[in-house]
Amino acid sequence: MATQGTLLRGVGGFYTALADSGESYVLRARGKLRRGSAPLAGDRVEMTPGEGERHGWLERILPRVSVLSRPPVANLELLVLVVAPKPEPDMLLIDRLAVIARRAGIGCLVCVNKSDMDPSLGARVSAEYALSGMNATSVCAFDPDQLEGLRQAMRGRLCCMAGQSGVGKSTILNTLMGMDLKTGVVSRRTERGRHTTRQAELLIEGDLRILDTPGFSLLTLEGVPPVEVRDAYPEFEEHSAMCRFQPCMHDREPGCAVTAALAGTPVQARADRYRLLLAEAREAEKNRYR
Ligand SMILES: Nc1nc2c(ncn2[C@@H]2O[C@H](COP(=O)(O)OP(=O)(O)O)[C@@H](O)[C@H]2O)c(=O)[nH]1
Ligand SMILES: [Mg+2]
Ligand SMILES: [Zn+2]
Repeated sequence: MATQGTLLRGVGGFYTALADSGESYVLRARGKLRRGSAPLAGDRVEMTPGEGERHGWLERILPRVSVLSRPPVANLELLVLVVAPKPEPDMLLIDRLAVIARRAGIGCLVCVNKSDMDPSLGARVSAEYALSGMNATSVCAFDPDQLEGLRQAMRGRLCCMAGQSGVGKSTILNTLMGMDLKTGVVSRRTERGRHTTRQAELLIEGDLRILDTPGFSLLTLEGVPPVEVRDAYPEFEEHSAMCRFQPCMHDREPGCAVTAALAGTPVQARADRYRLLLAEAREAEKNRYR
């Protein structure tokens, strides 16, 4: 039987794969693979391990459950959207990422970090996202006990952390991974330090699989049809049948039941940002056909 495993990273045509047996191998892709979609971090693969110092071969990419092109990752199941009191929260970025993830079939949760600095932000964000279908959790990255809920949500799923620079993604990652260092995989952190080319890399410790990639802040709504932006908001569903115009984009249409129902509630902030994202998607669509 072919050896199966997960691609951790690819650099300069060489791929590092972790076989399900726990061994890691350096591989090159067979020529036939180069004609298809490029192998991505997170890909489940079949390989022929090399012997001794010789590299092995990446034979086949197994079917993917999700795929993103920017950042280039496969099989992502959960995107952890991190915000903090400092830097000033960019909730528009969080919502944009949530739209893209939802469309790609990737689950999301909001993690409000640095609870030690401002304990009230967590509650505010929870209220805003109450009807979003996303859970919100408040943590302090230095306290492993506070990360336990997050850890439970992440275990067994291929996860990635996204959010502004400085919100504490690396700190959370280190605390989470540190919990598992008992199992002895200590070398990984030093190894990471050497890779200054910041491209996607999959970190695995115990039942945590976390993809470390800086690429998420670059995501745009280019190529996302405006209707799909709208459909990424579960908070609209309950009221949309009552809108005067059908279908309604819940933008500035008169008689929009969604706008009326959400006005003055904690969810209004998310609806307001939705209109900005809708404008972004419409603008991208216009530029596309010019
Ligand atoms: N007070 C406080 N500072 C934190 C917390 N988490 C991270 N930081 C600090 O925030 C800064 C940025 O963290 P980092 O993990 O590098 O953020 P990243 O850019 O998202 O990876 C660092 O100085 C961390 O020590 C936290 O929960 N509380
Ligand atoms: Mg970082
Ligand atoms: Zn409407």
